[in-house]
Formats: sequence, structure tokens, C-alpha cells
Amino acid sequence: MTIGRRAFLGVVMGVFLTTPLSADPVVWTGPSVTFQKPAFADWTLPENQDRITDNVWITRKSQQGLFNIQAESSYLRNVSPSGTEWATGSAVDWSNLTFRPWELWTEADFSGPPSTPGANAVLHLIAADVYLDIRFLSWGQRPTSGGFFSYERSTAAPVLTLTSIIDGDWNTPQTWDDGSLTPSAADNVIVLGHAVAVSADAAALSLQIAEADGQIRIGASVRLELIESLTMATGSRLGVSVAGASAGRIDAGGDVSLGGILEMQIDANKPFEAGTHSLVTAGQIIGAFDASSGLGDYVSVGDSGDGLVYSDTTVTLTIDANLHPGDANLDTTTDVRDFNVWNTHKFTSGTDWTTGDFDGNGITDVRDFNVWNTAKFTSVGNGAPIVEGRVPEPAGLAMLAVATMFLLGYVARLSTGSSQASPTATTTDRGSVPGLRRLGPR
Ligand SMILES: [Ca+2]
Ligand SMILES: [Ca+2]
Repeated sequence: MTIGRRAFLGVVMGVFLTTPLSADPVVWTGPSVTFQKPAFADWTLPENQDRITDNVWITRKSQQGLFNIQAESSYLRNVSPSGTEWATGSAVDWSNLTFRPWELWTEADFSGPPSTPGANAVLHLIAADVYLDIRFLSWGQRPTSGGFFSYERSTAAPVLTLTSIIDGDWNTPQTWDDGSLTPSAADNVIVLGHAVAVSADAAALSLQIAEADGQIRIGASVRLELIESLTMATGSRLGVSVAGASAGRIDAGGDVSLGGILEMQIDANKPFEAGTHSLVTAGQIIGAFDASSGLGDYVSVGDSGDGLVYSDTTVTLTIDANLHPGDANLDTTTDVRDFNVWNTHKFTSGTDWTTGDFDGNGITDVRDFNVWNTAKFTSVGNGAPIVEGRVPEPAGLAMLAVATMFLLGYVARLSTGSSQASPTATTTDRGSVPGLRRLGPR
């Protein structure tokens, strides 16, 4: 089932969003309905019009062809019904079909309208970008027929509500009560007291993080598109990963009612680069996060003191400085000086970035050494890293050697899951990067 934006939202999004929603068309897969216009029936009456959407109302006078009475006063050859195009086939296969105006379609694939009953056809509602299955049941051809016709057609897929039942991934059916479906842009989603990871681009009609211990975690570079709204319960959490120059984001067409906690999640091996990220865009932002965590002091102060800037339609995060993996002393290079910081604080808890906790779990240990080890002797700034043999203090180098040997033994004994990358001795200079600075006491 291919689901995309709805027609009326296209207008809304155009007004409010700088990033347009995906252009995926909508295939109507809902239950069939039958429409018939009896012979000589008054085509100006609503019951003799198939009002498919707000701007496509199909009917027919007592002779001639189909037309869209919402936009046309009468049939126009090879054009009517305006705003539609037709093909033979199945709606789900729309991308492989050749669409034409109604009469041209009947002439191309049949010998004219009287031969269309019984054929599987597809109607494309152009403005809404909706494809639906349609099959004519009857067609009155001669003027004496009084212009009767009938068809059955598909309708919009019913809106489902999927509710979380366990911690899991958004795109795993077992996460949701349905058990066989994952959310689509046509579905409402409710996250109860579970942690749901959005690890690939995803969409829903709406999202509620409905319980205080519920959380949504969005991977870096991942976009969660909500056709309508987002609501967050007090105490719920929205986790957004930041890695390098990328951050996860939510784009909502309707209201976003914020609350709960925004948790920025850092990839210790690729922390982040300076820049501004749109974390949330919406038709309207209502309220603010109750708290945020994760980026500590390394972001601009912003309106709310945590790097977040709110407007009526966006929440942006401004990261003020590059943070290089393992760079404990914030001088843009990862080298022996940072190892010494790690070494001073190793195997202690209550630590943070500047005391060697590079993966942000509050403990300075082997996992943080591995971060340092992977990034050592590299730089994001112009400062030259201090490499082995260039350490200014011989005593420091000796301590380094001893500590490293101790540590490698520790690693071997623990057999932790973290793999050590092969040593890297290159210097990476990304150009004119401002020096790191810590902003504002927190
Ligand atoms: Ca450093
Ligand atoms: Ca740690």
C-alpha cells in the first residue's frame, strides 16, 4: 500500500513548511462503493453526482460524456472530466500505466465508452494525486438511453490506529498491537510506555507519545513525517540523534504539542559538527519541551538556554562548536592530552565529556578509551595533534605507555563488545573551524 499526503494538506504544507512533504501519491485501497446515475436523472442534484473529493464531482447529462460538475458546466470532448485521467489496469500499478483524458482512454483501449463496462480501470485524481480502482458496470450510449451509467470504485483506506505493545522499532510489526502492520501515513500511532526507535524514514497520520515513560527515538539523518499532529505527554521523551552534520527530525503538517523531555543522543565516534538543525517543523508549535538533555554545554545558549530556538512553526537546535571524538580538553584535536584526561578519571562514574566520558553514559571506562583510540591523532581544527614521540613531557609518555598496557589487558579480560579500530595516525583538517568553547554555566 502506497500512501502519501492528502490533497487538502498540500495547501497547508505549502503555507507552513519550508520542506515539502513527500510527493508520494495515494492509492485508495478501501472498500468499494457503487455509484449510478439513472437515465434522465437531474445531473445538478448531489445524489446524481459522485462527489469523490471536494473538487471532483463526476456526473453526466442525459447524453454526451462524463464531466466534473464541480469545475465544468458541461462535457468538453477529450478534456472532461477535468482534473482526472484514466488508464486500464490496477491502481497499485499506477506507475506502469498510461493515463489519458477519459474519452481518449476509452478510444485508445476500447472502441469507446460503451465497451468500458467490465474492464478494470484506474482513475487518477490529479490535484489530490490519488489513484483509485474503478470498473464501469453500465453505460447508456444512445441519446434515448438518457445518459445512464454506473460504476464501482475503491475508497480511501480506513484510518487505523496502531498502539505500541513492547519496546521496538517503528518498522517492526511486533512493536504494534496489530501485529502484522507497521504505521503508514494513513495511520494514527499511539506510543504508550515503550521506547520506539525510528531508524529509517517513516510516516504516520498522527503520533501521540501518550504516557510519561513513553519515548520515540529518531536516528540521525532520519525523518519522521506526520501528516497531521504530534502530542507529547508530560514526562514522555523525544530522542533525537546527532551525528556529524546530521540530526533526526520530525515534520508535521498540523499542530505539534510539545512537552516532556528532548534527549539529544550523540554518537560518541562521530559527535557533531557546528550547525543549525531543524528538529521539528509543524503547522503550529504549541508549548515547549519541559527539559532537554544530552548536548550539555556545547551548544549555543538560544532562547531557552539549551541551544533550542522556538518559532511558531519550528524548533531548531544550534550547535555552536565542533566536537571531535575523544577530545576531552576541547582543543579540536584528539591526542595524548585527552588520553591523560581519560586516564585520570578512568573507572569512575559521574563523569562527563571533559572527564573522559565520551559516550555519555556517565562512566569513564574502556568504551570511552575505544572512542579515543579510534579517533586519536586526528583533528577537526588547525591545531597539530601531539603524537607519540612528540609528547613534551617524558614522564607523561611513560605514564601513557604503562596505562595503555594496563588498559589493553583490561580490555582483553573484559572482552567487551566494543571493537578497537586499527590505529589511525592521519591528521584530518576540515579547514576553518572555530575553536571549541563552552557556553554558559549549566
Ligand atoms: Ca584534545
Ligand atoms: Ca562512558
